Amino acid sequence: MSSAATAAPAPAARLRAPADPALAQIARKVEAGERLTAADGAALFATRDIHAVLRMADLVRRRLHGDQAFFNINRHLNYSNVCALSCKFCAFHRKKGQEGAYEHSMDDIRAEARKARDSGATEMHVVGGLHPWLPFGHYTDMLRAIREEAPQLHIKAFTAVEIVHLQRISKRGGDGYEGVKAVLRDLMEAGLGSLPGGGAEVFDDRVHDEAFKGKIRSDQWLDVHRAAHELGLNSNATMLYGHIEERSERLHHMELLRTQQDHTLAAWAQAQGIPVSPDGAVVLTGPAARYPHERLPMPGSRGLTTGYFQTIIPLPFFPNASELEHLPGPTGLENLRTLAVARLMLDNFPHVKAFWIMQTLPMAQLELQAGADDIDGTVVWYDITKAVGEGNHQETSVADLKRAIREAGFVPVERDTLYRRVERDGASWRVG
Ligand code: V47
Repeated sequence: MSSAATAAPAPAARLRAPADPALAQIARKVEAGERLTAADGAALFATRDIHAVLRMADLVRRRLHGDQAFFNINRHLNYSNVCALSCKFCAFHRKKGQEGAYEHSMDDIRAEARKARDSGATEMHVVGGLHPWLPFGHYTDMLRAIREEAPQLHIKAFTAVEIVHLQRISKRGGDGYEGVKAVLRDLMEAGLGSLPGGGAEVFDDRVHDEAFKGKIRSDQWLDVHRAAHELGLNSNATMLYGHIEERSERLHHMELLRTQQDHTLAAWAQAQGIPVSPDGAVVLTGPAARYPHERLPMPGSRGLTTGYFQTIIPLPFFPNASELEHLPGPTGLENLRTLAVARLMLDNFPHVKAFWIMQTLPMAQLELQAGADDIDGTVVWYDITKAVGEGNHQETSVADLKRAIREAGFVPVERDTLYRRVERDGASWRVG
C-alpha cells in the first residue's frame, strides 16, 4: 500500500545528554523506544531543561515521520451554537433565542458542501452544540445532504458528547453501549466517516464538576470512541489544558487514552511483529529495522480489523469571553512543553496535531520541532474559539501552510482525514 506513513524513516538518532540529571534515565528510555511512566511525565513537566524535553519529543516525531509534516484542505462547519450545556470554558454556546444564537439551514449546509467540493477540500469537520430539540433525523439529513453535494468529501463529525446526545434523542438501541453503536451505525449509513477528538477536555472528575458539569465523563467519552473503533471508524482525541486543571491531571488524561489505544492496537501489533510488552504496551517507534512491515497503523493494515485513535490534539485554553475569562490561559512555553509531553507519553498515537487555529500558526511552526507532525488545514470558518478581535472567518491558504512547514524545516505532505497521501490536480484529487 502506498501511503505517507510508509515513507523511509529517519535513521535512529541519539540524544545529547540532558543538562538536568533527572532526565537522564528518561532520555535513555526514549532512545530505546520504551514506555514512559506517569512519574517520567511529571519530571518532564517539572524540569527547567525544556530544550531536553523538546529534543526527546523531536526524536520520537522524526522516528515516526521523518521530515514529513502533514496538513489537509478542509472546512469546519459549526452547524449550530445552541447548546443545552453551559460549560464554563466555552464561549461558543448560546441558548435558543439568545443574541448570537444560530442554526444553519439545510440549504446553508448544502451550499457549504458545494463550496468545499469546488475548492478541492478533502474533509468537512462538522460539530455543534447539544441542540435541545432538533430531532435525530436532522443530523442524518445533514450528513446525507453533504454527501449528496460532495460525495468525495470525508465527513468527520460529532464529538462523543454529541453522539451521546443523539443516542438520547433517537432512543435507538437503549441507553448503553449498544445504543451508542446503533446511533453510530445510522450515522455511518448516512455518511459519517470518522469522529473528531473534541469534548474530551480533561479526564478528571474534579475538573469536570467545576468546569464542564453536565458533559459526559471520561468513561463515557472513551466508550463512544471504543464503540466507533469497533465499528471500523477512526477517531482523534483532544486535551483542553491551561485552565483549572493540574499538570498531573493532564498526565492522567494521557494515560487513559494510551491504555485504551493499547487494547485497540494489540492484534495489529502482533500481526506486524511489533513487540507487545507483558503489560500490554504497544509502543510505535523505530528504528524501521525492528518493524519489517508497516510501522504505523493505517487503513487496511494487516491485523487491523477496527478503527483506532489517529491523533492527539492538545488544545490550549482560550479565556476570551468565557466564564473563566479571569484565567490567563497557557503561555507559549507551556504550549510547547505540553505538546512535547503528549508526544512522549502517547507513544501509541501515530500523530500529534498542533491545531494552528488555537495554537496560532507561528506557535504551530515551533511545535513541529517539538513533537507535532500535523497542523490541521485551511479551516475557512471556525466559531468555537476566535483570536482577539476576529470573527469566524479564520482561513489559511495552502501556500501559507506549506510556507510555515517548510520554514520550520519540514516537507509539507497533503493528507486526507485518514493520513493517506493526497495527489492533487487543482480542485480534483485522489488518494495516492
Ligand atoms: O471540544 C471549547 C474545545 C473543542 C474552548 O479531531 C476550547 O481533528 C480552547 O475538538 N479554548 C473543539 N478550546 C475542537 C476540536 C478539534 C479541533 C481541531 C481538530 C480536531 C480533530 C478537533 O474545542 C471542544 C473543546 O474541547 N474548546 N472552548 C476554549 N475556550
